Amino acid sequence: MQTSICFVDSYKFHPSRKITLILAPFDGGQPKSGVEEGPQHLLDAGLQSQLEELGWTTSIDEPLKDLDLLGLKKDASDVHGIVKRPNMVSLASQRIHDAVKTAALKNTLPLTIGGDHSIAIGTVSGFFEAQPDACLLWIDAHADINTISTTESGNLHGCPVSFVMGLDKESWPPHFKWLRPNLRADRIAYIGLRDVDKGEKKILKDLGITAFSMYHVDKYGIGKVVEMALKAINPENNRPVHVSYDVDAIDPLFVQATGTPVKDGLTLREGLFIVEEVAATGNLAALDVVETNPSLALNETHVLDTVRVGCAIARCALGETLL
Ligand SMILES: [Mn+2]
Repeated sequence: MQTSICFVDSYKFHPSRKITLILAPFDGGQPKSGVEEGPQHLLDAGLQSQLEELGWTTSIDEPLKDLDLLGLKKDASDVHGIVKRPNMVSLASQRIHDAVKTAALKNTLPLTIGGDHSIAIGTVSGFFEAQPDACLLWIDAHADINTISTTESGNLHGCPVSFVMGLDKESWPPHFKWLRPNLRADRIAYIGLRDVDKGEKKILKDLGITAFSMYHVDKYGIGKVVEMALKAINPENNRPVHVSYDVDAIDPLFVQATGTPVKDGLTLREGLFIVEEVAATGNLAALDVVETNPSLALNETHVLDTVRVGCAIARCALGETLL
């Protein structure tokens, strides 16, 4: 046997195997501090060298470096109706948008490490500007598709999908004028859902969005679910795939240190299988790993477990295989 079968050796859109690691230490899309420490914890756990061992060249971009995030967070006037911190989220996601777009245009694979999921306003819009033909796999316990009119919490990490799709645009806070929605309903599929708000259920139904909840994982098994999800958004198997991976998709048994854990989730193997399978298609072209919050762990073991899962998602997406 050849050693080359130990990892996926074909990335159609990235034959030269270059990654731009985009650090997004951002917590403005939700109320719990600590999620901004996620990127540093994944780096400390050796993420960069793990990716290089898989044959990738990596460079780091820190698009939020020049933003005064602490200052922005303290600004009590940063509200728009019920929506919390629209200015802070807009400023950060615009910078992340630019970083992801730039990375993709220079033929490197943008791997964005969050941070809360509001940063996907930037990652998805930026990637789809560079690759208008792309499709999106959203791995999450939540649909994150609340609009300004349907959100009950006003936390923007529950809304990124509605922004990149341009839903309810007339109600948007004015800060988001820079954002040009570019995600179509037939280019997104969900896996892992189990905590979907009433308004979100209606949106998913009305727009005919492909969504696999834990019910479907139980019914069909994860293999069939991934197959059906990819078939729906990438029927010819020729589109670049962006995976936006919220670690809360995986059961809190394995991922304790995250902001909005929901029980009865994916097993760790199911969670890793999803990205192994996308990697096997050769179409992976962008990845987000978000919502690791080391501060929410009850003990150091929980921190290590969650950070390890974050690194494992990235490795499995980027070519690590069991054999
Ligand atoms: Mn999410």
